[in-house]
Amino acid sequence: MEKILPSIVQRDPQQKEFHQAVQEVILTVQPVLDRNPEFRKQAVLERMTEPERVIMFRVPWVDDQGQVRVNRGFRVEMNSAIGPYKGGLRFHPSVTLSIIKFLAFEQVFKNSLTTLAMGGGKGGSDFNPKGRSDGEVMRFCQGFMAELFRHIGPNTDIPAGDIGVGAREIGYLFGMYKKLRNEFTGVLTGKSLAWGGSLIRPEATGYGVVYFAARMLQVRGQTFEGKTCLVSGSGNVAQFATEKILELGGRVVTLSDSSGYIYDGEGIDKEKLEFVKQLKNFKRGRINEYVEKYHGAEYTEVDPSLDHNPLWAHQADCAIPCATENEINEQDGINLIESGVTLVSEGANMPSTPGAVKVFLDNNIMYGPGKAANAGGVAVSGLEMAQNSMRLHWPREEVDERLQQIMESIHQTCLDAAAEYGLQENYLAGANIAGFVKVVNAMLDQGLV
Ligand code: NDP
Ligand code: 2IT
Repeated sequence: MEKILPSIVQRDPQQKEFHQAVQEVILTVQPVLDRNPEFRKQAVLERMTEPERVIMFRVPWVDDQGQVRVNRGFRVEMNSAIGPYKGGLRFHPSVTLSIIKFLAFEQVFKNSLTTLAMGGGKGGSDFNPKGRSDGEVMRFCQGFMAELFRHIGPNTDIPAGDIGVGAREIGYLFGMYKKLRNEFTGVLTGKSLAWGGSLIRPEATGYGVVYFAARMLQVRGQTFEGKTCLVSGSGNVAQFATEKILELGGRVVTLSDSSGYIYDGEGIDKEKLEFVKQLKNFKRGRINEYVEKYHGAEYTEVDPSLDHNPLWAHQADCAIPCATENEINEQDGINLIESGVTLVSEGANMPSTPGAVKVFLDNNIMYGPGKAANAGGVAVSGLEMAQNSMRLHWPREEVDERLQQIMESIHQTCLDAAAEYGLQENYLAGANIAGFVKVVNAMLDQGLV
């Protein structure tokens, strides 16, 4: 192990999620460093683990009662070796600098894999949109953009959505940017269709994670037809992953939110999924309301003091985590294997702990790490940027076709990079190695900047 991790830990001892993301990469790129002594001499790991820029700021806003509130805003501009900083914004009370740094770090590798020219960044706030009125969300977004606008731009840094940031928030953020700059430009992605958005962007992460999984299945001569899937989350990524699984003939039996999960043994069909979309996207309700409508399903509240999440203990063939980081721990990993799961494709960022990942690799299951499997979202963000630059719109079929090609290419790139180092079908090693090599070469070309 390089000496670099202890020094990162010593510098920022409280940034546990960031350490976790870095450690995984350091471990998997050792053979690349051994083969390329220049990389160590040029201290590429030391440079890649230090953000190019960190912006932290105060966001004051006024709630509906007239009370002044203060939140903290972040934008971590991690690496711009292969393109402008690109990555989402997360609004969630759990957001810290560590969370944003881990997400920005992962984004660098993910964006590198997409085949498009995008560097990596991530931002957000500890603002909690849950239970807030549209007016409160608007005022918060305006306050957030009142500082962020001076750091971003269509050729500098292009934010998008993530947890807690969807079409509504992107609209308010864009409106404020436009007002402050007096400029109508593609500075954000995930915009609404009528003002610069791309078809398929809302679907892209969820569809992409299933396209990636379908490729992994294909390598082993299988398809989604008749497969039972455990999906977690019930937001953007979970909804469209479910939609695509159904289209490909699979069955989805679970969905969740941060309070608990539903199990529907009859399967969540198209009509039930439509109910979930309405519930989550417009009524902003909770997933337990599903069982009030569909009596065949059961709701289980998740007890955070338990050593496992019972969602991952149901009999199934595939698991598609689409909620948040570290939602599958080692015990959950063991439970998944014992329940018959042979494929894990990560819609969320870093949803599996290192212990869980070890279980997957030791059991030789098909394991698609988030930075490869969920890259479809940012890939279509890249396509949105391309359409904005050309001032035209591609039809749905064209964007979907390009998304499928990109996911296929990422899948193949991971396989090839892993095979080059004798690690057949290890998508984790493949993703880290391929993402790393491209960025490092660009950094070396550009000198010490
Ligand atoms: P949404 O806000 O649309 O949905 C998030 C879902 O995850 C909700 O069901 C939410 O439940 C649940 N969730 C959030 N935090 C927690 C938590 N701490 N514990 C348990 N459940 C939680 O976000 P997205 O669907 O966009 O994002 C989901 C994951 O996918 C994240 O890891 C994100 O980083 C990743 N991702 C998103 C992309 C995108 O394009 N949107 C692209 C690539 C990755 P609740 O309603 O209770 O909060
Ligand atoms: O984690 C991610 O890749 C995202 N939240 C999407 C980023 C983007 O710029 O579309």
